[in-house]
Amino acid sequence: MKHLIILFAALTFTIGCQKSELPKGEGQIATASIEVKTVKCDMCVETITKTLMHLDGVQNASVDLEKKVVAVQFAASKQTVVTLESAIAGAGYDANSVQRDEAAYKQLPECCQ
Ligand SMILES: [Cu+2]
Repeated sequence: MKHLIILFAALTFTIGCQKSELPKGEGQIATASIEVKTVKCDMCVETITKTLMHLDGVQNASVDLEKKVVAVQFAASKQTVVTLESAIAGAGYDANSVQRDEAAYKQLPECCQ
C-alpha cells in the first residue's frame, strides 16, 4: 500500500508539472462515471477533483456530492478507468470496487473521515 502512495505522489508530481491542453486530434475522449461512496463534503469534492485534474489527459472531473459519483472526461490514450480509480483510491477515497488507500485516508482533513 505504501508504494502506491509514493507512486501516486511521483506521478502527480511529474505529470502535474507537464500537463498541457490536449491538442485536437490527439485521441478519443472517453467519459467515465465512477462511484465515490465515501465522499462527505466540499473538501472531499475538491480533493478528488484536484487529484483527477492533475492526471495527464484528464480534461474534466466533476463530483456530484449527493449522488456520490464523479464524472470524468479523459483522453482514452492516456488514462483508463482503472488508472482513474487507483488515483482516487490513492487520494483516500473508495472508487467503484477499488478500496481507498488507508494511509491517504488518515491524512484527509477530519471532516472527510
Ligand atoms: Cu470531506
